[in-house]
Amino acid sequence: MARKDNARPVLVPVLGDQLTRTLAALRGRTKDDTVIVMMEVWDEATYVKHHKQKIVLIFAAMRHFAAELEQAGWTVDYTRLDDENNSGSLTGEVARAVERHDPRAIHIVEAGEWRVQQAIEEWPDKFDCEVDILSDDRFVCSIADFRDWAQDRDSLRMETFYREMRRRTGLLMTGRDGDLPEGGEWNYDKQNRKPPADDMDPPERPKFEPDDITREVIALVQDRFADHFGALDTFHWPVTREEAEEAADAFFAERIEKFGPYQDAMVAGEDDLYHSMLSTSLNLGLLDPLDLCERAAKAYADGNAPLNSVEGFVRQIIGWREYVRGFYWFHMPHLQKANALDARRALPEFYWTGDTDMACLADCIRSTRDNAHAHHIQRLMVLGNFALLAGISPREVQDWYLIVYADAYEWVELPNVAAMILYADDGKLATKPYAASGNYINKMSDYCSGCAYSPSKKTGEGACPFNPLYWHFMIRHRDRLESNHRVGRIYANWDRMDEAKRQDYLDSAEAFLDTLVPAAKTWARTD
Ligand code: FAD
Ligand code: DLZ
Ligand code: SF4
Repeated sequence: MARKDNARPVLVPVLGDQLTRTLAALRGRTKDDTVIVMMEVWDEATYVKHHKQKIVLIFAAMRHFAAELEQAGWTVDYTRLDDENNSGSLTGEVARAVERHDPRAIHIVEAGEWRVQQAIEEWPDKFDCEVDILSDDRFVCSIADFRDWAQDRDSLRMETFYREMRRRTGLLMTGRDGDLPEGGEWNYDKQNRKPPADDMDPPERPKFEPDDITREVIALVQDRFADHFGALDTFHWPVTREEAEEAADAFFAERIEKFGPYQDAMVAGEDDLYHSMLSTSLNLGLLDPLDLCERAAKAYADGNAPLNSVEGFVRQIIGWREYVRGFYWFHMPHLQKANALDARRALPEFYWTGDTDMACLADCIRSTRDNAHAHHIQRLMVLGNFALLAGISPREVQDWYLIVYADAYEWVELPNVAAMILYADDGKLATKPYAASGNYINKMSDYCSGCAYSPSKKTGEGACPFNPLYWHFMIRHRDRLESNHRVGRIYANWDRMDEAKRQDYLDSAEAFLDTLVPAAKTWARTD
C-alpha cells in the first residue's frame, strides 16, 4: 500500500561542491522528514582525470561534511565510491535513493557545471515525485540577475559589473548615501603590481595533517586513481569548515597586509606568497565569500590592512569570481567550443612533466604537480601566456586546467581559460589578449636569473622563447588585432624594424615551436 504523502521524506542530494550547512535546499527543512543524499561516483571522479589531490580534497571534505551533518541529527544516505552497488553516476545514485526512500519530493540546488545541470534537468521526467531545482544563493549575483545585466550590453566588462556588486553589497562604500567608493577610487589595481622585493618574507600558511578519514581517502585514491596526475604526499588542504576558518584566520592575521602590493609577484620555490589560498574552501562551500569580504573590509576599518590590499581581495571575490560565474552561464554551451584564434597545436608534453629548460614554466608546473595549485599570475602570465602565444588548442588547455587545480570546476575554470587567457571568445571578456614577452616575466619574478634562456636576448640561440613567440603571435593575428585600440599601436614598432630582424623573430619562433613535443597521451575529453 502506498505511503501517505506526509509520511514520505524529502530527498536532498548534496553535490561534492555544495558542502554548506546553510545550503538553500537544507534551509528551513526539518530533520525528521529529510534524507540527505551524498554520492561519490566514478563518472564525476573521471570525466576528466583530475589531479589526485583534487579527488582526495572532494571526497575527504564530503565525508567530513556528512559526519558533521549526522552529528547534528540529520539523516545522511552516503554512497562511497567502492560501495558494491554504486551505479557510478549522480543520476544513477539518486535513482537508487528514490527506490530506497520513496520520497515525496527532491530538492536540489542547481549544479555548478553545465554538464551536471543538464542531467539534473532531466530528473522531473525520470522520477515519479516533485523535483525542485533551487538557485545557488551562495553567490551574490544569481544566474538570472547576471543575464538581466548582460543581455542588452555590447560589452560585458568586469569593472562595470564589479561596481554594481560593490553597490549591491555595500562593501567598501562610503558617503552619506553609501554610494561612493572608499578612498575615492573603485579600483586600486595599479597598486597591486609590485615586483618581488628582497625583503619579502611571507609567513607559511597553516598546513593540515590528514586525519583518519582523509588518510582512508588518500589510500583509496592511491589505489583507484594511480594513473592520475599529481603528487599526493604533499596533501595539506583544509577539508572541514573549522580547518578552512583556521586558514582564513591566518590569512587575515598574517598575509592580507601585503596581499595587494605583491598580488602579481612570482618567486621561484615560493608557492603561496601572500595569497589567501582559500579558493579550494570557497569553491567547496566551506567558506562564505561575503563573510570573507566583510572580514577584509573590517581589517581595513581597523587599520590592519591597506585599502589596496583589501579592495584587491574584495575585487577578486565579488568582482572576478562572481563575474566569471555569470559569464560562464551566459555563454554556455558555446564557450566550450569557442576558438576565435583557430588555435590547433597539441598541448606540449612538458605541461605534464615540467621537463623544460624554461625556468618559469618548470616552476609553475612543479607547484601545480606538488600542490594542485598555482597562483593567479602564474596561471595567467606564465602557463596561460605560453599556451596563447604557442597557439595551443583551447580544448586541450581547458582540460589541463580543469584536471590540475584542486579549485577547478568548469564554471570558474572555463571563462578564465577560454576567454581570459586564450581570447577564444573573441574579446567578450578581455579587451585584449594577455600576450607578453619575457620582459614581463623578468620584471615580475626572479625566474629568469635561474633560466637557461636570457630575457634580454630577442632571437636566436639562448633567447627567451617568449620574445620571438610574442611577435609570431602578434603577426599571426595582425588582421584581427591591429584595429584593437589597446594593442594596435605595437604594429608600428614591428613596421619600424628592418626586414632581417623581423624575419629573425619569425624564424626563431618557428624553430622553437618545432621543438615542442606533443603530450604522449592526450588527457583531454574527446566529445
Ligand atoms: P587569491 O589570490 O588569494 O584570491 C582570492 C580569491 O579571489 C580566490 O580564492 C578566488 O576565489 C578569487 N579569484 C581570484 N581571481 C579569480 C578569477 N580570475 N576567477 C575567479 N575567482 C578568482 N580559480 C578557481 O577558483 N578555480 C579555477 O579553476 C581557476 N582557474 C583559473 C584558470 C586561469 C587560466 C586563471 C588565469 C585563473 C584561474 N582561477 C581559478 C583564478 C585564480 O587563479 C585562483 O582563484 C587563485 O589562484 C586561487 O588562489 P587563492 O585562493 O590564493 O587566490
Ligand atoms: C569534481 C567532483 C569529483 C571528483 N567527484 C564528485 C563526486 O564523486 N560526487 C559529487 O557529488 N561531485 C563530485 N565532483 C564535483 C562535480 O563533478 C561537479 O563539478 C560539481 O558538482 C559542480 O556541478
Ligand atoms: Fe621564462 Fe624567458 Fe625568463 Fe626563462 S628567460 S624564466 S623562459 S621568461
